[in-house]
Amino acid sequence: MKASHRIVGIVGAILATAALIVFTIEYDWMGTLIADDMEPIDTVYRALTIASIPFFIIICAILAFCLVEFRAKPEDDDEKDGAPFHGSTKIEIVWTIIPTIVVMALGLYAWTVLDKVEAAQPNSMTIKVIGQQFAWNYQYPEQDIKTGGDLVVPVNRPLYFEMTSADVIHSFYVPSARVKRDVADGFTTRIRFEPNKLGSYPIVCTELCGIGHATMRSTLRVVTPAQFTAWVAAQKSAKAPKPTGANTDPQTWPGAFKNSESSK
Ligand SMILES: [Cu+2]
Repeated sequence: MKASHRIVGIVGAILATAALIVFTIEYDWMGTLIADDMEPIDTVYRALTIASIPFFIIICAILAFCLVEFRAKPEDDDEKDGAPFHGSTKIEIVWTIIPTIVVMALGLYAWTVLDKVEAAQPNSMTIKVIGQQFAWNYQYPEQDIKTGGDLVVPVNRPLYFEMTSADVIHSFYVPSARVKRDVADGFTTRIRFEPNKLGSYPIVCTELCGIGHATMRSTLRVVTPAQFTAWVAAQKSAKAPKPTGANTDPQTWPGAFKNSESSK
């Protein structure tokens, strides 16, 4: 390979790395962050992105180099095999040790952030989430409400979700709060966050759960405490949206909300 080609290749790889890092960090993948204490999760995403893009570019560059440099030439014999060689212990040690250190460091960093973000908060409001083909239903034990409508919550109050499924596996994802967790029949899974910004935000199922999966959406509405009190009163009236589906009372399902902290 000519020296000039090598320089062009190296400069191209550096520019591609920089461009990809800027694009992936600047692009708004998950929407406005509504929970201030979730900011460290965005920092984890940025760190993972910055750490992984150079590896991606290095692997693509090596692949492209090999395809060009070692391609079969027109004068080559079709039946010819490549030159026989044995692996390189030095390279194998390097490509085992470096990724091991990088993955362990990132894993440890992400674990400490998650541990802090998921810590139990005093005065949190419990909401039970029930996923079923193809809707989300919510129960508010404190307010004695069951609804198949929007997930309405007061601003600046820590929320504690206990989640389960009435049928297949679903996944409860609130992009703006940076939380996503599977829900499964017979299990209780949990998430916590505290919304700090008023507004409406999408909730999506992110586990392919059947023919209506794409329609399994809901809306998180973060409202003022006064609006929340008014909403609670309205829910107790007969006109409020009722839970949908065949059996929307998880207390009657065998196994649902077992090991539930709030039912202890
Ligand atoms: Cu689903």
